[in-house]
Amino acid sequence: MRLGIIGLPNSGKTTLFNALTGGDYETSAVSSGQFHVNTAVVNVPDERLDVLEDMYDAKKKVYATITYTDIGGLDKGIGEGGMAGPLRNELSQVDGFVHVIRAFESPTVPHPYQTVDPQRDLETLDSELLLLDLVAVENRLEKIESELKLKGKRADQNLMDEKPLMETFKAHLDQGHPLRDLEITDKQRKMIGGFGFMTLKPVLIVLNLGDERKPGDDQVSYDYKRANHIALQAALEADLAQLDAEDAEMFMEEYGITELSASRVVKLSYELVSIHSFLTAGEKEVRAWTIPVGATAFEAAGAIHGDIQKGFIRAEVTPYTDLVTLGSEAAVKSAGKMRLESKEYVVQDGDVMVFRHSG
Ligand SMILES: Nc1nc2c(ncn2[C@@H]2O[C@H](COP(=O)(O)OP(=O)(O)OP(=O)(O)O)[C@@H](O)[C@H]2O)c(=O)[nH]1
Ligand SMILES: [Mg+2]
Repeated sequence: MRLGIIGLPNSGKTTLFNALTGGDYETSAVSSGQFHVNTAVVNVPDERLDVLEDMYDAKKKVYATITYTDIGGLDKGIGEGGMAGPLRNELSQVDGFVHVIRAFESPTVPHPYQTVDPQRDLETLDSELLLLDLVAVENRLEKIESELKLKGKRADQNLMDEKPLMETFKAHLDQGHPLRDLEITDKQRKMIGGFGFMTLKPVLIVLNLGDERKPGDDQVSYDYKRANHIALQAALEADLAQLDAEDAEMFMEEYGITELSASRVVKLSYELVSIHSFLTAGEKEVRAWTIPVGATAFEAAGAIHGDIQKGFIRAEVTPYTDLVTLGSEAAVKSAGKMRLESKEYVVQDGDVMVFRHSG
């Protein structure tokens, strides 16, 4: 899964990217406004793996990962003026957005619209994305109409099936609502899979607060489905990401911070795109594996290896909490808490799994 970090110029996208990835990419007070991307893979923090590592005395610990791409170059007017191909490509290919909104004041960092106004900025970029979708939908409808005119009853059935959906989309966008707010069936989702509609993607809004947090400055209203928000200090988080683990721990202790906001963002990103983890544990390694929410044991087996899936017999399943409460696999077995599940079992977050398979 890959999330695109977007936002107006100088909102702190690259700063947040550094905070999330521990990277050291250059940030600057003068935005180039140019299209550019930075990409990095990030471990999804998972305290459960640390516990399992100790329990199994494991040699290796493998986290689930998520990829972030810092996408520079968005600004007011892109929806109307069209957008360069590479930027559009990048935006349409990500699975979701992290939308950075500037809430920090700084005399040295010019704001593209002079004043700091998070709600305005959120709506500004959001309406640009909406406009892009509207143009795409209108173009599609035009194509459908002309096909219908040209071929009448012999028109391509798939295209005809798409028509009512595109009309619904258009009406919805015309009212200023993002597409993610609509209920869309799996079949419809497949139909429009190739379009990469911007407002269909889930979004995590990150308010980039200044050094001094004032009550209320972490508020924006954005009442749509598949959207979430968090407020943090990107510059501070980026500095902390540069410290080694020990120094970071000391700092957090001193200031009474239990969890870095950057690590919250990674966890929220994971939830945002509807994925979760099952775990495997042994002496060789403890590991978190990513699967879509709702995936079955059979699909989970496939996430590990095609052969395990092909030879699937049963899955041994122990919820992580049972394993930790009882203290060992043996204790779980004798307490009768280990379940044997078939292919159709819907895997839950934190299931510790062993796959019995042939071959
Ligand atoms: N005071 C303060 N400055 C910040 C904060 N976050 C970012 N900055 C500064 O704001 C400037 C822009 O930050 P970037 O991370 O480069 O912003 P960006 O969104 O990537 O900008 P472009 O890629 O040019 O669109 C830099 O000088 C940062 O150091 C913050 O929380 N507080
Ligand atoms: Mg940048």
